[in-house]
Amino acid sequence: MATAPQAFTPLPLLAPDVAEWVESVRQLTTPDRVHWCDGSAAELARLKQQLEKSGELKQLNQTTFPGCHLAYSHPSDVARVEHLTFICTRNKEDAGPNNNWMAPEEARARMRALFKGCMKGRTLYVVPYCMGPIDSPYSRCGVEITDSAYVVINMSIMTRMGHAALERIARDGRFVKGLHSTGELDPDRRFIMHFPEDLAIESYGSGYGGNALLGKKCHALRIASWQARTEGWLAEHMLIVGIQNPQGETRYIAAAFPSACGKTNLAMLIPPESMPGWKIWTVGDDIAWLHPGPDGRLYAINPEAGYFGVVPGTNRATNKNAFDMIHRDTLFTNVALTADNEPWWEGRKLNTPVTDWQGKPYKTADGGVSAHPNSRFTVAARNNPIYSPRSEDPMGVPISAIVFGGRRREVAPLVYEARDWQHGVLVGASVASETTAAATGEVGVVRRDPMAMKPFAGYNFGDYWAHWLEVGRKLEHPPRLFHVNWFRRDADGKFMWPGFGDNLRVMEWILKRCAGQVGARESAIGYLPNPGDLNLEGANVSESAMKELLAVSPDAWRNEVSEMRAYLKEFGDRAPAEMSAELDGIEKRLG
Ligand code: SAT
Ligand code: MN
Repeated sequence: MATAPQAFTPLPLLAPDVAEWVESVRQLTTPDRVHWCDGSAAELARLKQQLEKSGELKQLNQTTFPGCHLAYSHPSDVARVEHLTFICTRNKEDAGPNNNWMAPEEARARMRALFKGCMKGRTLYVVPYCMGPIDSPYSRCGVEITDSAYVVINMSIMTRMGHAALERIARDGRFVKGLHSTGELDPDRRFIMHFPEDLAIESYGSGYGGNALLGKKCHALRIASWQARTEGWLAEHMLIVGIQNPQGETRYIAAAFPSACGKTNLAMLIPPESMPGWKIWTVGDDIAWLHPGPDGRLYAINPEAGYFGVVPGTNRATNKNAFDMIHRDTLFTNVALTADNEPWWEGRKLNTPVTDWQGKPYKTADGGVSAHPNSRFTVAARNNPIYSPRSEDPMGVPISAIVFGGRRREVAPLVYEARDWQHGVLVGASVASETTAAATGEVGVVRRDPMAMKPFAGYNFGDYWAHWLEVGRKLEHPPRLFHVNWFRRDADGKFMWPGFGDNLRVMEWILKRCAGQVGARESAIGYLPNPGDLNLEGANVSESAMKELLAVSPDAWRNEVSEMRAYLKEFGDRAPAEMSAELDGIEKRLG
């Protein structure tokens, strides 16, 4: 067992409940060693050295990428596996048609069989972590038991991990139990099980991202969304960004987009040169925990301490902040390598790859991609040059607007505002998006992804929307709700909106709406910018493209409404009546 730093109580003694659980898992999984992680820099350095020795981590060019490493995952283990992810509630209806369900006893029995003896010859790592600032009343803790040192390193970047978390667990007297083993990495022996009623997660057979870093999607979204419902708050798949205008005022926006649809880019946006004086502050890039505050506003904390971001496409032009940030102390997974031992990915713009994401020789002439489309960087948030100091505020930041969005080549305009909170809940519930490489399965098919939570809501969406309505009723000063779409295409398939830094133009309009500084054009689906109100100075968008980007096609929207009605039907009585009433309203206004 690792020894804790001298001045502290030995870790297992600090939290007897954790020690008891660890002991029962030890008996089941029979590891050779048990290591309690203290989260120290020395521990992290030792783990990295160990993985370098075993060949699981490769040190990258330390002159150009100091502190950076590369890991390759098993080729069959490169993304979340939604078809193997289950919500195991006693009552099937509580998981809802939006989730795969398995009875808890059945799931426990299956997992027991898989975990039995699975850590023989391996080390069992005990990873205590805190989601959110250690001293925030809104933070929640967990312990992940894992046999993967790669997972430990990721968790040490992505969460507040180690001694301080364990101390908080001892104070809180409760924690989420996450048990993980990479098993044999066999896709046929792979399951990600959630037991929200017991605050427990069991994951077997994958070492990748959201399947294995249990603090992230499993805890901070699936389990937390369940907890949030019983406690009156919201756990959402949202970035949180501070936007400072040239007058020096900063307002905060939370935005929900599906995986690999640009959350990190928006959270780290670089204002275009034609918008001098604007400044962006990142609070979070993936998950927001939202609480009604004492002043009637909604407050957000980012439960994470790092970013697990998509690498391909990152360069100086698309996101210089991210590009600079990942040049030091970054763990890359499944990118390609150059002859100079630098990481390489499609869209890096500099240099060329010689080996691909599996370490095999790569020839540019062969055409295929060299980095996996879901290759990732893991990096500490404090590496971010525009990390908001308010990220550490235990009370969070007040949210002025919530923005929903999807990847849609047609139908959804560039931006519109919901009429009120209730209508906004329908707008969020109607989010649809083309699938991406972040999950296994076909890429590019449009599917409903309410609030970008389809893969992450830990309970029935019908109850979830009802809870959203309930939270709105409690807020004296609710944020305004919006919908955006950066991904509209023209007849030739080309993107019509430049995206990236230019998205700030849309954010500016949104903030002006929140401050009551600008009017809007009422349409059947909500409020749209009046011509001339979007700041397009210096933007490369034609007037005709703009017209189309802000058009509402009655036929397309009638179709959208009827699809949404059919979707709501899947949830039967659990879908709140308010949602159908909102659809009636849109239909009536469409005429
Ligand atoms: O693999 S993760 O779930 O962590 C990343 C994502 O899909 O957003
Ligand atoms: Mn995500």
